[in-house]
Amino acid sequence: MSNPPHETLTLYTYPPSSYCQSVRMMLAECGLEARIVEIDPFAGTDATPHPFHAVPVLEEEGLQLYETAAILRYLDAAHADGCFTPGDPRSLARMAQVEGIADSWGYWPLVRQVYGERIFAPLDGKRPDEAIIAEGLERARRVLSALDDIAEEGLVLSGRVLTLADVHLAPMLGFFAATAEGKEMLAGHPALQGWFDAMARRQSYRSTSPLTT
Ligand SMILES: N[C@@H](CCC(=O)N[C@@H](CS)C(=O)NCC(=O)O)C(=O)O
Repeated sequence: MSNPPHETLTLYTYPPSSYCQSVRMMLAECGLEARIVEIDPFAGTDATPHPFHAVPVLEEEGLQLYETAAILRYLDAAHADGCFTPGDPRSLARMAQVEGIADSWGYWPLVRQVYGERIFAPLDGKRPDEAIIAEGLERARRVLSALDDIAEEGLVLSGRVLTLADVHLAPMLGFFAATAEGKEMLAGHPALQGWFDAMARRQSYRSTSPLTT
């Protein structure tokens, strides 16, 4: 896309955050740049304007937005002519469904339980809690199975036509697949694996991923 850089955008972000990667990936897909304000939402300060002390938060000309799904919709509608939102009702509903699955069922086990304990905790000088990882993997299995069915159907998560569902979900799956257990579980879901491989090849994903593996 050929939009000029938008210096009107400000993004409050925490680099090791899958949700923040989703927004940064969307900015990259739209060819947009934002002023970046890095904050640690776990530091216990009030540095973020988010009422629940989280990130991401996007600001543009008096508009302040939080909730990743809302931010992605805004960027798409305001800066990309809605080209990441499918026109047909079935694909549109599937897109919303994937975003709901990611938020309600995916983020906690994939990112906070499995990635958080297996990779983030040791980086923070802590021992991984194997019970939390086991519980996360158990819950993740259902999530991956549901998403694999959706990828196989192909209305969204096709790996060909990018929608907001792809941008919302890809970073979460990337964090999960950065663990050995997550990588193995993803490999057992061929349609989802194929979709994720296509996402991981995109410049917008690679240039925004905080993962070193
Ligand atoms: N529902 C929010 C979730 C955002 C979220 O969980 N952000 C994490 C970082 S990935 C956070 O800031 N957590 C702070 C906390 O849990 O205290 C969204 O869609 O943006």
